[in-house]
Amino acid sequence: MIPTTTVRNTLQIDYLPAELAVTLANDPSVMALIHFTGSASSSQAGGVEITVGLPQLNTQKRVEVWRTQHHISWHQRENITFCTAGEMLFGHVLLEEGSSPNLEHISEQAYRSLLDLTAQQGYPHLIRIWNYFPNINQEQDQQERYKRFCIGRHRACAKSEGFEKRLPAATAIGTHSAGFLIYFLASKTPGQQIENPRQVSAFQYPIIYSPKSPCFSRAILKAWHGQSDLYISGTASVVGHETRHLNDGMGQLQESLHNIQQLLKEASQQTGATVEILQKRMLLKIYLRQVEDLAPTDAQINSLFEPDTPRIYLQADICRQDLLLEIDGYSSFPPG
Ligand code: 3EB
Repeated sequence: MIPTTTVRNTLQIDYLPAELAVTLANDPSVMALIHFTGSASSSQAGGVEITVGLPQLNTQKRVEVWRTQHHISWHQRENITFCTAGEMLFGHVLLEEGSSPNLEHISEQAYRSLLDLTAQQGYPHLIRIWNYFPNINQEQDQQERYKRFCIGRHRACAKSEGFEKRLPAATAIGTHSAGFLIYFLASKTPGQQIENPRQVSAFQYPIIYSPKSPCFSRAILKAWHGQSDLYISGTASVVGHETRHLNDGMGQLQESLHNIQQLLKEASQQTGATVEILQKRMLLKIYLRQVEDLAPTDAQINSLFEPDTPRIYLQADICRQDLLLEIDGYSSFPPG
């Protein structure tokens, strides 16, 4: 039932039918089992299972499963639950915001503790990180919460010199349920930063988007033993630093896919793999602000990617008010 024979040595990420979740939760090869369900009143986490409070729009519900053939050892340090397996450390932090939240402070603390932890454990290179919290577009003390998050994250990341060259690929998305949730992959050895020539690097954005720039790379390429992985950040309809195609979901989709295509080209130039190979092995996570964009988005993705490309659709708030959608990508391919 569960395709265990296909589990890669280092890391195998799949979007599997949600019915398998109970079995997977007890499978010793599973490092992370991520549920996406808007029925959760708050995001949840503990041990191998993480629940992100975002409604899943797929008709056949899926769970995201991270598996490895390495031995997994589990740990808890203060707020961080994590496991190590070979060259990888996977961890998550879930914080309550309380009645008078200070998101700047919460973000800074969360990032400081995960940066400290990964360094102490000997996995100092952040590869990929997901950030989920509610009311991302709402103002809190005259500042949008996404910007407050960026300020706190920047305070923690900018502590080390040359940090712009060591930023992970990232996603920052608004949920409709309580809890500030981060999960991440770190490694003993560095990945390779990929930026998009069509876009200003996020860490160099002008201050209109945030008083302190968003600390992430457009993509990270990582060579593990026996496989190479491309982790593509949440990618939206941004050209230069500006949002394109205002109020036009399908226009934004085209532009986002163009940006992903460009990242695949950049990554392809750094590896032996062709754009076609990278694209053929993609997993996509698609965040839609408007449910009505689901059918046309899915049709468009079917026409550009392999029809069996695994994908999860989530209803979510995107970090800029004017962005209607955003797409995460992951591709794993044989090393060159
Ligand atoms: C953009 O291109 C869209 O702040 O971590 C995408 C991915 C975006 C990650 C983040 C923000 C973040 O600027 C927004």
